[in-house]
Amino acid sequence: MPGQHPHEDVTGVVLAGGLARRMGGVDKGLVSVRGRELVRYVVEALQPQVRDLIVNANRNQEIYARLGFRVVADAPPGFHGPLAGMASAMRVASTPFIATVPCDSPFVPADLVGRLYRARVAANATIAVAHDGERLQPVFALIDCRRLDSLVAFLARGERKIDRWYDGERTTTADFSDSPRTFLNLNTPEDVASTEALLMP
Ligand SMILES: Nc1nc2c(ncn2[C@@H]2O[C@H](COP(=O)(O)OP(=O)(O)OP(=O)(O)O)[C@@H](O)[C@H]2O)c(=O)[nH]1
Ligand SMILES: [Mg+2]
Repeated sequence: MPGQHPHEDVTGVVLAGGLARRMGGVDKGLVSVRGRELVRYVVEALQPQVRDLIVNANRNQEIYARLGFRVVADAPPGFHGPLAGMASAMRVASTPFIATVPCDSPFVPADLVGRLYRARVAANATIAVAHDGERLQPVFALIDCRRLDSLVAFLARGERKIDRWYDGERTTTADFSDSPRTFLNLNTPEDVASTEALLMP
C-alpha cells in the first residue's frame, strides 16, 4: 500500500562508533542530554520503524548492550569511519536492508525509514540517502545488504569516503528539506547545551 513500508525488511543501525574529537573524545552516544544518554533518543525514534536494531559501537560495548540490542564493533577495526560500522552491521543483519542513523541526532523523525524506503523503491535503487535540500546527509541511509561485498571490496582498497562508495552504487536520494531538525547533530559541548534548551518543556 502506498505510504507504507515493510518494517520486517529493515534493521535499524545506530552508528555510535566515532571518536567524538569535537567533544573531547568522550563516547558521544553516552553523553547525558537532559539526564538521558544521547543514544537513547535515537534508539527510541528508530525502533518502531524497523524489525531489529543494531548498535554499532567501538567502545563501552557492555554499556550499549544495556539498551537491549545487539552491539557490533567496526569491521575492519580501527576507526575507519562510518562505512566500517555499516559493513559490520550488514554482515550480521537478518533483514534485506539496513537503515542507518548517527547516534548524535536526537530528532530522528517517525517516518525516516518509510521515506527512505519509498525513495529506494521508486528509483529501483540499492541505496537511498537523505538529502536536506542543500546537501546529502550520508549517514542517514537505507542500504541493500546484498551490497556488502561491494562495500568490503571498497574498504579493502583503502577507500573510506562514504559519498564515493554511494557514487559507485545505484544510489538515490530522499528529500527531507521539509525536516531540517532531522539532521541537527551534537558535535560539541555547546551543541549539547543548545539542544537541552530546545528540549526544555
Ligand atoms: N562505526 C563508526 N562510526 C563512526 C566513525 N567515525 C564517525 N562515526 C559515526 O558517524 C556519525 C557522524 O560522525 P560525527 O558526528 O563526525 O562523529 P565523530 O566522528 O564521532 O565526531 P568528530 O570526531 O567530532 O567528528 C556518528 O554517528 C559517529 O558515531 C567510525 O570510525 N566508525
Ligand atoms: Mg555529528
